[in-house]
Amino acid sequence: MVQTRRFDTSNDRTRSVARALCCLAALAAAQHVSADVLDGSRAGDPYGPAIAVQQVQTQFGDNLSELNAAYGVATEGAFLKVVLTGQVENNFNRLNIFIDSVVGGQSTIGPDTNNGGLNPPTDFLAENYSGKGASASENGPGFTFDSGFEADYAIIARNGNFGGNRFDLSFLSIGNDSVNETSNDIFGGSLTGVNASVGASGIGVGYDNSNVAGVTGGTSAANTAAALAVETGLELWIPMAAIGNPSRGNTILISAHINASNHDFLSNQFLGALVAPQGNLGGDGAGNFNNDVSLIDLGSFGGNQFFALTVVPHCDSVVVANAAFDVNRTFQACGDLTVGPNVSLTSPGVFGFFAGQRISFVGDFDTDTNLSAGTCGQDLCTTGPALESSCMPCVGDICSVDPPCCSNSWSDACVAAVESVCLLDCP
Ligand SMILES: [Ca+2]
Ligand SMILES: [Ca+2]
Ligand SMILES: [Ca+2]
Ligand SMILES: [Ca+2]
Repeated sequence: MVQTRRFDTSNDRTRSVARALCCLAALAAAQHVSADVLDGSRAGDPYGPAIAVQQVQTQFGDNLSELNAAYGVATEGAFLKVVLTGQVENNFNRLNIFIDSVVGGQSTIGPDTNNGGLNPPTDFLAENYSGKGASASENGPGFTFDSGFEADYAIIARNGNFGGNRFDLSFLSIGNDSVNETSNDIFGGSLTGVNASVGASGIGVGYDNSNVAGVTGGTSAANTAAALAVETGLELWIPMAAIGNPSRGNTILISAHINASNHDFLSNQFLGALVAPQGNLGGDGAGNFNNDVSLIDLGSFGGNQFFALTVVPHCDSVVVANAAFDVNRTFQACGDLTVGPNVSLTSPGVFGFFAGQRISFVGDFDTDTNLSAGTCGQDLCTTGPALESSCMPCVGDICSVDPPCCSNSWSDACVAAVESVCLLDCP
């Protein structure tokens, strides 16, 4: 039986580890720095390693329509940020990105509300994926994802010249018709650019089509090293509120591919990738035009044509509450860490509570384990004076690779390292 020791921190107040008081002046002068930039590139962003990489050369045009690799981070209460490196040809080919972020949805795309189904009629996607409707031919049961993927949302990106250069973006729900957004010419007369808030959902979009390397043309195995070297493409910052607000620890699945301009002829560019050798799927899986893609079942193609991200907590304000822990855990917040209410920590374990600014205990918590705690005197996501390497494990990790962060100043580079070294997400 586990013996627990009760720490009564009283319910009507919070206790702070108040070392932050020493540095209020520095805090007031601190400047907020955001380490990643919405620009259609992963260069300089703390996305970390690729989550998916292309395995097949493109049969939709080298440096015209190709998907080289996927990068991303999903932060609770903030954004799902994704970069798909490569490009989509400026002939209004469709880059379709399906998102499985909440329970439910559709594993087989059904018809739209004009054709007896549940999906919005956005961009005729549901007609061509389900096979039901005036633009389709009822070839099959509906486009079907790999087992385990049930789409809840989709983004359609395309660009071309139609009375002037333009980039259009649609965002729709799958399995219900709650979301039906189409925003035309989001970069103001340009094929490329940045728009920080597109449509009612406020999706950030950056597109850079300058890639001239990556995978080459064909149907054989791709050069994955070349694919991984590409930095530019489509960057999306999708508010988590727009995709059902999945919380920390949840998994978001994404399935992306390039389709023709009428959603009726699939390329061989998928992420997660198809297995080489593989030509265009077309409308029937064998590269033939079929007027819709309702016969395609990704389960019949090797590998998973989706990739996964785990939702991570925002590091600026971390709350640990209503949970029992029975293995070693270290909780780190860049700003404030709140512990409780209803937290229990039991053997065998050593638990750590660390925060840039402040640790607060709310209510009671039970523990029979060793605790360690520390604060650093300032939010790790802001610039300021040098920090002590021992104040928090993340700071120790950063200063071991960038010693001036603990001897000179907590610079922009140190703030960026919070994300790249500690894998904590700054605002
Ligand atoms: Ca970027
Ligand atoms: Ca290429
Ligand atoms: Ca789902
Ligand atoms: Ca598959």
